Amino acid sequence: MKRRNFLKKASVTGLGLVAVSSTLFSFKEKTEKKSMISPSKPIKPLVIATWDTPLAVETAAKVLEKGGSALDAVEQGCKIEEANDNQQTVGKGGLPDRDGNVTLDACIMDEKGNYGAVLAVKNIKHVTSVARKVMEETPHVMLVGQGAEEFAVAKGFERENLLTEASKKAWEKWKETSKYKPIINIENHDTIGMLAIDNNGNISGACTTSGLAYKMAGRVGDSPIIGGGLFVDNEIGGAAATGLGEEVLKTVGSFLIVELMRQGKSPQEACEEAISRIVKKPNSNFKNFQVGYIAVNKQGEVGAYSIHEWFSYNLYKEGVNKNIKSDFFNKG
Ligand code: SD4
Repeated sequence: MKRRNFLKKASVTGLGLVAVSSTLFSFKEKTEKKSMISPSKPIKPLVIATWDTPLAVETAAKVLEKGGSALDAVEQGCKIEEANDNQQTVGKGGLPDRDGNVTLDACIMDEKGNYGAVLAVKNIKHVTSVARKVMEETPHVMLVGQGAEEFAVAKGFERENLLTEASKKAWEKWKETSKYKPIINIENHDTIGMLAIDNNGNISGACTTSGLAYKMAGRVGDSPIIGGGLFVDNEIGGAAATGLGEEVLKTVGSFLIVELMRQGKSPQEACEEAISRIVKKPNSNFKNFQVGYIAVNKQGEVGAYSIHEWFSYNLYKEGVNKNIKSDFFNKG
């Protein structure tokens, strides 16, 4: 609306003026509230990632320290874990589904609110990069299964066998009983969700996983789903999840955390609230599964919280990359 028309409309009735002044008032209120939670200079660059992932975080930090974008940083960081075949929860070497197929899920979000994801992909290890190609080079946001694999190959990704000897052995052992049971913390290393803030203050995130070990064929968890395993809003911050994806999805965990931060909660308070939505459900059997969250806000304040002990995250800020144990809900 042109300014002249706007003024004309607003002055037709007293009501118009009341509406205008209350909008101005609430805007002022909001900005004051924001500055109360962020008095200091924003911390940047910064990287935070789920679990004990020092090399992935260092790789992302190097991209940022050279002036690279948060988007490049999270992609390069996640690739480290995807290529690590000793790591049985992400990329090559991931534990297979109950039929022995390794299927990978990943997503990525940039500072403009763009999103791309691939779900249940076989034979391609760098699924975060494929998700980025979906985001940047297709009119879609998600590709699944065979279509995602063929898209990746068309974009120059190589097909390879993702099932390592170690993961095959573990699957064969599992088949002796074939009991499906979510494992609480896998060797302190699991799905990687990563958030970064670059020197321009822009935030991006990515999340990559082989999903739950011995899942049903076709099962997809939270990790590649926007608002579940990952959410980024460049005005507010970002969040990422690990653990039992079904529970994260039912509470839209990462989106919830970002929205709670928008309402003025710190990243820590927001992560705690998101965990409490899961554990306080009627008949929640949270004693039997793990969920962990990480979050960062625009000022570079971070938070993390999980249901059970032993969730940790790596944080790079002010030149230091550290693994930090998360606080948790179930203290006995
Ligand atoms: C999933 N959230 O597929 C992933 C798996 C995971 O710790 O993070 N495990 O549900």
